[in-house]
Amino acid sequence: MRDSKPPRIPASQITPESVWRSRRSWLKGAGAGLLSWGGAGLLGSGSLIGSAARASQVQGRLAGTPNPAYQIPDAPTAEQDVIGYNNFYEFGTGKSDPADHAARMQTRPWTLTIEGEVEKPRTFDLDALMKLAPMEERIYRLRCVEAWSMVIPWEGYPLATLLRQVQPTSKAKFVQFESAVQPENMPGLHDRIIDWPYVEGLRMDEALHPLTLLVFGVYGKLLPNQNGAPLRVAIPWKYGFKSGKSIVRIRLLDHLPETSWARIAPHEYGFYANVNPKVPHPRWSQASERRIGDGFFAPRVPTLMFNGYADQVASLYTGMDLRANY
Ligand SMILES: Nc1nc2c(c(=O)[nH]1)N[C@H]1C(S)=C(S)[C@@H](COP(=O)(O)O)O[C@H]1N2
Ligand SMILES: [Mo]
Repeated sequence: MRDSKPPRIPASQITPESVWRSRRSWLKGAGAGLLSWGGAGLLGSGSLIGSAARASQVQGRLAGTPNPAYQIPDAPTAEQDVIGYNNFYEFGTGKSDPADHAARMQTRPWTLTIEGEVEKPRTFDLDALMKLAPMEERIYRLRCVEAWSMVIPWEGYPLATLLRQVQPTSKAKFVQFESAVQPENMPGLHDRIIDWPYVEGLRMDEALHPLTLLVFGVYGKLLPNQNGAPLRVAIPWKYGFKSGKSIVRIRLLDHLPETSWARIAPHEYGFYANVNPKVPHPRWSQASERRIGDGFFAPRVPTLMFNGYADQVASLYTGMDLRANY
């Protein structure tokens, strides 16, 4: 997003060659992909990736029931890349800063407050939230606005399930997500690029859409801190920056909320931020993407309208000028 720092070597390029090779052959062997893809257990506990994964945090298991409606043919990105190549500016702007520094974040006790245009404002503690609905495993594409992408098995349940608990009023038109601020534990807060806390938001119908997931885990384990522990959202048809991490507050509003990246560079990052290969970022094309883990010489992948979720979400934007509302 920012262009003032020298490029870092992506995690995918420093993967030991043997691991990289066996991963490729495994992927080829997987053939039809989703048919032989057995869910988090297969990769999470397998020798293929486990030995190379970061050992800085031992994460508890969180098994979600694979939801067959959200399996995709794309091969999942290696766990070590999902948890080692991140954007989480509270811990620094480099891709390995979150994995290097986020272990310091305190994730227990944790509460989430929901307030604003709701009949029943409430503060939930984490254990109550985790029991609210059965955990599902869904495999979603994640497309960063920086034109790289991953395929990630998340554990969670629809955000709509939580929002219904607090009974939105008829005035609730938008939702704002506020991320945690822990000055002692977040070295990136010294960088004033973002006016902390990190805030993001959705229109109410987007927030209630069944694809919008409240996420507690990844790869069959509780979220590692660098991925937004203990809870974050995943909105797979939008650029990754919409998916706020380590959320402490949700506000339901009658007006369009402030959002961090739109505040920093409104000409570059809009409120909607729907993945759209036809609308370039002012400084780069969005027509294709680099799939993390594919290797430096692999061809780029064409970017899909709404990140491949057009069947499910295009109707939310009927009649809207997607060039003006980027
Ligand atoms: N609080 C907070 N949430 C955030 C960010 C951030 O810097 N701070 N970065 C966003 C961006 S740009 C992306 S691409 C995704 C990355 O999620 P991942 O690291 O789990 O892949 O998190 C999003 N959520
Ligand atoms: Mo991103």
